Amino acid sequence: MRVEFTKYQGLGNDFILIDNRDQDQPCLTPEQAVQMCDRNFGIGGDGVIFVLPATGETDYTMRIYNSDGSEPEMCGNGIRCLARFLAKLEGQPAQKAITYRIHTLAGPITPSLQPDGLVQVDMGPPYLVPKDIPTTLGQGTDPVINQPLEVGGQTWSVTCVSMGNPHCITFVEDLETIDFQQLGPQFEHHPAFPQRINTEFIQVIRPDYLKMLVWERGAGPTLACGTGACAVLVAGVLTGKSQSQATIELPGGPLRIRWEGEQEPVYMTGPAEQVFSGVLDL
Ligand code: ZDP
Repeated sequence: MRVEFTKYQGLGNDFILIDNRDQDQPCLTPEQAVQMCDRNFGIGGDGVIFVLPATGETDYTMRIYNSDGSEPEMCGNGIRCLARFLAKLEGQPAQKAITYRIHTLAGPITPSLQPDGLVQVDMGPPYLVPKDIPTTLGQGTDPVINQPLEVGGQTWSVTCVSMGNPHCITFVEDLETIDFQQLGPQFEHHPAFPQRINTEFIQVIRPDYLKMLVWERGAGPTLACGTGACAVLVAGVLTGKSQSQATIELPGGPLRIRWEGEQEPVYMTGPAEQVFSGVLDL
């Protein structure tokens, strides 16, 4: 089988994009995606993203496999890449402002290409009810804010937010002191998170500037995580540590995030770039 693909990256979070507009199901199996994502035996990527035909009132559908073959509901950096990929597939002129409505497993998400080349995404509102995240932490329908969680022999104060996919956010004094490689997998597989979890450690530099390290569910340490940066800003507002608009600095670069609270959507603005395209014989 010949598979045409295009590689994109958003702040170094890299994806293999596949034009799957002629079929309702992804043309690859999760196992094939794992092989493609392998950085030594494949193309290399943090995930494989498929552009499928519209569902309901949307323009297109996005599906994604993580590099371990699991399927997340949403992908923030990935949907910026997908918007750029769509503009290319449709032959749209560069710098044209275009908004797409994309169906995802986390509901409709709306990326807009800006004339400056960045992509702004209406990520929808966050989910804060513990059973929707899902987590066993907290009580009833109250959001999980600054709750104690035992990991690696230490008690952490964690805040949980879903952007369609689950995130656990921990604010720390100094990111340098965090044994990330050890702690990441222990958070990811902690029994408090039945669907596993994406884990973010945050150092507040200023209320409008936060530094973030992320251990992604199904992908491990990545250079950036868009849904993660959105979840972090929401957690920052809920805990009083950040303003409603802030820059989140990730290892791969900065994202601008804004959330006005309650039922309001989270807005994320950042880059997405094509790296190369090719054909794979499977
Ligand atoms: O929820 C998960 O399993 C994540 N690994 C999905 C990918 C998230 C991503 N890094 C993002 O930018 O939101 C693509």
